[in-house]
Amino acid sequence: MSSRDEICQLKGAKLVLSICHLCPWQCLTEVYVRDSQIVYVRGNEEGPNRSSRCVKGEASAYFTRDPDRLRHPMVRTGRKGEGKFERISWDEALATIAAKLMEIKEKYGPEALAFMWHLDSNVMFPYALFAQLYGTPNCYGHNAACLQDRTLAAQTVFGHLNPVRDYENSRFVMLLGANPFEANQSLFETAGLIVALERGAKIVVVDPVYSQTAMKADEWLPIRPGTDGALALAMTRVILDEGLYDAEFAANWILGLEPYWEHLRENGYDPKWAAGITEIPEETIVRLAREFAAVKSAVADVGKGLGNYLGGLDASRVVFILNALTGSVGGPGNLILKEWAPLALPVQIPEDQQTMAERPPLHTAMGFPLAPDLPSALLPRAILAGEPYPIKALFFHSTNPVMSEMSKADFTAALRELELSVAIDLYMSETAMECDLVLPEASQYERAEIRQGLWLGPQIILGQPAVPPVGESKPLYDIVRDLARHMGYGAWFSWDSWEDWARVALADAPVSLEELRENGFWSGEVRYRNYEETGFGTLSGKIELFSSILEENGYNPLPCYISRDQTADAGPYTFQLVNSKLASHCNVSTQNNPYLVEMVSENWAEVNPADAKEHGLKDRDYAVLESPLGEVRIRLRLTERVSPGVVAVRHGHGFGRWAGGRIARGRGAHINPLIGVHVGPVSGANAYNEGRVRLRKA
Ligand SMILES: Nc1nc2c(c(=O)[nH]1)N[C@H]1C(S)=C(S)[C@@H](COP(=O)(O)OP(=O)(O)OC[C@H]3O[C@@H](n4cnc5c(=O)[nH]c(N)nc54)[C@H](O)[C@@H]3O)O[C@H]1N2
Ligand SMILES: Nc1nc2c(c(=O)[nH]1)N[C@H]1C(S)=C(S)[C@@H](COP(=O)(O)OP(=O)(O)OC[C@H]3O[C@@H](n4cnc5c(=O)[nH]c(N)nc54)[C@H](O)[C@@H]3O)O[C@H]1N2
Ligand code: SF4
Ligand SMILES: [Mo]
Repeated sequence: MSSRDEICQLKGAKLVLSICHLCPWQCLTEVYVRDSQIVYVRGNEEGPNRSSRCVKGEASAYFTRDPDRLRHPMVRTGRKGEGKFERISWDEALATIAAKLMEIKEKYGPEALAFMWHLDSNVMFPYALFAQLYGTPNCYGHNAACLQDRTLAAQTVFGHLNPVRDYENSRFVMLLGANPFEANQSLFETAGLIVALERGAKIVVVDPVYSQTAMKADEWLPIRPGTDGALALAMTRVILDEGLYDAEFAANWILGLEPYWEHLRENGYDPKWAAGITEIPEETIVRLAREFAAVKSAVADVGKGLGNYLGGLDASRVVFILNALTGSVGGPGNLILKEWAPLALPVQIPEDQQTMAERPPLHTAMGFPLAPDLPSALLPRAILAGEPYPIKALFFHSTNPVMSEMSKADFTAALRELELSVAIDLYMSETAMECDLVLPEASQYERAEIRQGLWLGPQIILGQPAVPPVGESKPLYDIVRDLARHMGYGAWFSWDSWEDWARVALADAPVSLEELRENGFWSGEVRYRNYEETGFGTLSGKIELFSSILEENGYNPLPCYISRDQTADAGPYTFQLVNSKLASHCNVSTQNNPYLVEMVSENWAEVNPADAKEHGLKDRDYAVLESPLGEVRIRLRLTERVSPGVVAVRHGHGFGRWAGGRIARGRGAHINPLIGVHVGPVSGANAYNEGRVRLRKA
């Protein structure tokens, strides 16, 4: 008997193959259901993450029975932001939204609507309705708040937005500002890293904080915050000066090696210079560069620890260049230029029936033509100023920018200026509290999804509804279908059940819906070094050390180090406020989950004991973190894990009045209002770690 059958027998349950979507990494999941209740979940044992689960995934079933979930559409009855809502029918809610949208289009043009989402493939449905039929070019994700510097760096260097890491086959892994044993991304990567460790791969972690990944590494390099670009530039200098790069690969596949090398020499980017900036000894930098170049399958990658600074784009580019110099990009153990599966749009609007926007998309109009996604931190000011053009209606799906963005004040002020604001969420989030209408969505195990898988090769993954939706909540595709009917576009959204659109999405796929239901996923071949057939996706078809697309758009084509001294005029705010993720929570989504709260109930500030002593602070004291923008009260943990001069806080807690979440409300500290709006000048990425604070006793 298979272990799946055993679980079914033991639990008296039936198995539904689905995906966990509690964080963006969408792990394949076995959901065991008895009497319309989920009784057990685990990783799909046939899938790439081999039954493994993170703790959030373990607790994920709670979302299907949380009594604090939104159950009905709600309409605002009080003043904007006052938080007074009452129940309304779906029909009334959608009719109100449709009428308002048509009025806004008439008055200001379709571009006055922007749709923002976080992590859902079902955004293809609002895309068809809002972008293709209504005609706004402004359908955006939340990438600027997330990994936008990595995305744009990969795009400019490799011509690929999301190279995936083949840790399992690597013998040398260098992680800069990434913490996969806590901020786990696709679990197959974490599992791969464990296999690499077991096989004796060397792991080097660069992080100002002794993270759980650093704890398992062979070497931890506590770097001065925001200076990784200098380290990476110096490492490439050693590899070039000592002739340790792969000359044949460079001759065939690299554009701009000579100008890049010359640029390093001209600017004095060398290990001695970098040691003075990073506080990593010169000998260590030289040794690491030599070790890295000596291992064919060595891989270096970045996380938010780089992107959270204003210089994050160039720093990330140089880390990718490091990989390029060894000639191992696209090969086993390195960064894989992932290929995508042939998934079609589930709703197909012929081109001649689409409405073409007259104005450019916001990111271009705002002066960030290369930003892969909207520079969302600047959106509120654009709304308030009416520049570059009026934005009058916002939809939020699975995103809570009032909590997640750097400026709560900006977002609330902007939301109050709008003519229409709609939040589609599981809870009455902080952003929902500011909106005119709030629509309840069915959660991950209550809806269907067909997505691209995120592991090495092309994959298609299926999320099947395992239990009925809570209350009157609906999947996004049905919300959009019903709204489209009110807007006069109903003919395009004509399915009765999700299987109808699923078959359209799978029309060109090498797998049928029936097969997907049986296995949960389809996985194609991983083609190492696929660039040999297709070239790289850059303008030149090569890896670009000298970026043509940056040059074409008037930016510096060569990566530079942005001095911290220019970016941080801190005055009395001498501590660098460093953000990171908690292993047992995901962003601002999980703080109402009692299992996860049992493990970690609030966030805290980590401070070096020497700094604490100077300020008369003791372990577990409450302290006040103060910036020029405000202050918060937070519990302290004194630890040598953080360098002096750094205050490290995990993101996600500190809800003042999170209406839907009785457990979440009031726990921990929300530090975002202290940070200020800092946005990468080319990528538009949020630089969450540019905040400076001072500390005092509470
Ligand atoms: N458990 C859990 N997993 C998650 C998430 C979650 O909330 N919880 N969120 C998911 C999301 S949306 C994302 S984008 C990813 C993010 O994944 P990561 O980027 O890996 O996560 P972070 O914790 O933001 O940052 C990584 C590390 O950067 C370090 N750091 C800070 N400043 C610097 C610096 O100047 N230089 C260097 N080298 N390091 C620095 C931090 O101390 C931290 O350890 O995680 C995903 N996975
Ligand atoms: N200070 C600081 N701020 C940060 C970060 C940091 O490290 N430090 N990290 C940043 C990063 S990497 C990211 S990705 C962003 C994330 O920020 P957001 O884009 O706001 O995303 P989340 O925090 O994951 O969740 C937001 C909302 O989605 C809702 N939700 C969850 N599941 C569903 C669903 O199935 N359907 C619907 N409709 N709603 C759902 C939740 O209730 C919540 O209100 O935050 C960023 N903000
Ligand atoms: S990493 Fe964890 S929370 Fe994220 S999708 Fe996978 S199991 Fe779910
Ligand atoms: Mo993220």
